[in-house]
Amino acid sequence: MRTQVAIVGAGPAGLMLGHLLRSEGTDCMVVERQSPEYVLSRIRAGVLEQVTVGLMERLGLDARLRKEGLVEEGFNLADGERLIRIDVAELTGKTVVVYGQTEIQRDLMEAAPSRGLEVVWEADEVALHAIDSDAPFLTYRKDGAEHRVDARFIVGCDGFHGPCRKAVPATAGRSFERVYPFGWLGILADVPPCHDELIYANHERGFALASMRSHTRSRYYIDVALSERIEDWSDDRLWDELAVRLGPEAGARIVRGPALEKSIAPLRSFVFEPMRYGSLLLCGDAAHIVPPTGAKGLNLAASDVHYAAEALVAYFRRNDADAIAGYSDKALARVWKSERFSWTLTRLMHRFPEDGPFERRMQVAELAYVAESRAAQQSIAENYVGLPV
Ligand code: RFL
Ligand code: PHB
Repeated sequence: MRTQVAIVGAGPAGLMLGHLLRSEGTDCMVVERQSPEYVLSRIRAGVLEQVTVGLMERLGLDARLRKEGLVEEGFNLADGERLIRIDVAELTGKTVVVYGQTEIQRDLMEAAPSRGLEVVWEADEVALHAIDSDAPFLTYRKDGAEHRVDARFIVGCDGFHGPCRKAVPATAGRSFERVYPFGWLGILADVPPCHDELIYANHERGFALASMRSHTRSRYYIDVALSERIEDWSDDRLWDELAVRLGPEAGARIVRGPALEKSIAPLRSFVFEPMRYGSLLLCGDAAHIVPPTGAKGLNLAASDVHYAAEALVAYFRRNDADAIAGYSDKALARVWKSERFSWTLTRLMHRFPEDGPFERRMQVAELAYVAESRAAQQSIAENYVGLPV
């Protein structure tokens, strides 16, 4: 088979890109290793910046998001008993929307057939070939048969563990990485949230986050050592820990319920440069990872896709090779600012095992400064709602 753009991975990055290209009349198709059911069972991001909402709007796929998404005008940083409210709407004139990644994924998947976006699910052994030429191609196995897709470009939207980034020769790329000494243990439950806005808490027992998916579905996280095992965290133990870490007021308002999902995700900061090699472009988690503290991962995938679609459409419409050449620098400029913000907020809100009394005093001073300074709050707010694309 032949297409203009072959996309690897049908997560949010791959499907958003596929829809954008189709809407601009560019031929493309998507190959995905997992089944649709598996992809829809992954519980991940919850907070959408305007760039992500705007992209869904451009695609005409924002109806459910507008109806069911919760518009958030602010969020809170808790330090012990103190709650510092960041009034995002007042400080930036913008808001974020709470709408689960699973729902975005569903909206993108359901619209694919009617928009002529072909997705090959359960494609095994996806491999990239000739990416340093103008005629790259993919091979994969499905139902026991080998398939080949010839394209002008391949876009790697295959997440952190996928094959695309690994196809770039070691001498042509460079990785930057910070692995954190803890992970986030998350619980999803059909109970009303303890607060109408998100709370990120720095408690002496560790980090906690109170988030939500709707007025009746809550999402909470605590940080745990990487040696912790999920089997050792009964629902009761986790609810008890959340009630302590979120502070007396929010803790007292927690409504407990059985876990619909419970898992531990390791935290990592990672950037791969450049985000293009020859005829291969990388988007989303395939090129970079942020710790979830800033709620940036999915939103960065959306901004990458925005830049990649712009470059690919310029190439096919006007034969503009400069647009392709400029993709990596454009995307990385925004990526690194989100890396900085995610790292800073992670540093501020977590107790690192290597920290001593000095580092803790730095956190106390920083949080006191944020509580008192409009400038500090504005800086956090403008990063949280998302920097312009
Ligand atoms: P994905 O979603 O990982 O999708 C990649 C797709 O590629 C497929 N794939 C392959 N396909 C074919 N062949 C292969 N060999 C393949 N290998 C992999 C995979 O099956 C998959 O379908 O990457 P994408 O599209 O770049 O999207 C990135 C986001 O998923 C990610 O950044 C966010 O979930 C991060 N994140 C958050 N981001 C936010 O913006 N706001 C948040 O509030 C937020 N919270 C979170 C998060 C991530 C979390 N976890 C579990 C890591 C909270 C958590 C707990
Ligand atoms: C979530 O609701 O899953 C969520 C919200 C905010 C974050 C990370 C995750 O920073």
